[in-house]
Amino acid sequence: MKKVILTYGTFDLFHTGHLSLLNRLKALGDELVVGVTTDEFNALRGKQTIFGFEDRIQIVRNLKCVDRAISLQNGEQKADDIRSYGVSIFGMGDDWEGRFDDLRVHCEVIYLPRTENISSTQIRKLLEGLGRTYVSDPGKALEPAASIVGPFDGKVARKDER
Ligand code: C2G
Repeated sequence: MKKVILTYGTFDLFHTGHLSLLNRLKALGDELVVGVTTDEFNALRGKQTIFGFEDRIQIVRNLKCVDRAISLQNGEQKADDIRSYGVSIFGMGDDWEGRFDDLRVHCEVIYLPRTENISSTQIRKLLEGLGRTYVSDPGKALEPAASIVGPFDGKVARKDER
């Protein structure tokens, strides 16, 4: 019998942390179903995104590791999704540790380690820094950029140093 994995996420400003999680989940079974939060659901939980639902789900749907992309419209549909898609494993990053344990009555629930040093929030902050608000204060605009490039310090040679 094929093993189906299910996960949910916002997937705004899609990055390698998202990709790594989805690839690791897919490796645990045969088919990966990914639920992407709708804009209405995000509004209800006070989460703002840069990209709207259609853009976010398009990216997820077109990934090699994703077999099916569905919408996550509310917090109540999880048990139905597990049943409808015949899910064996429900998986999330470990920032959600314990938060989906109630689903253990329906299937196995796992939490995988998050990728460090990258997040949509961090990228959003960088974009905000480059926004109009900070045009008058370039020093301030560069603060979030400096925190993001920090880990690469010394690893990127300038053209004339190569
Ligand atoms: N993730 C990760 N490493 C990162 C960032 C995110 O492994 N550096 C994982 C998260 O743990 C999550 C998934 O990628 O499992 C999607 O992350 P988000 O897009 O931030 O989604 P989130 O808002 O956590 O949505 O009802 C549950 C929500 O839909 C979860």
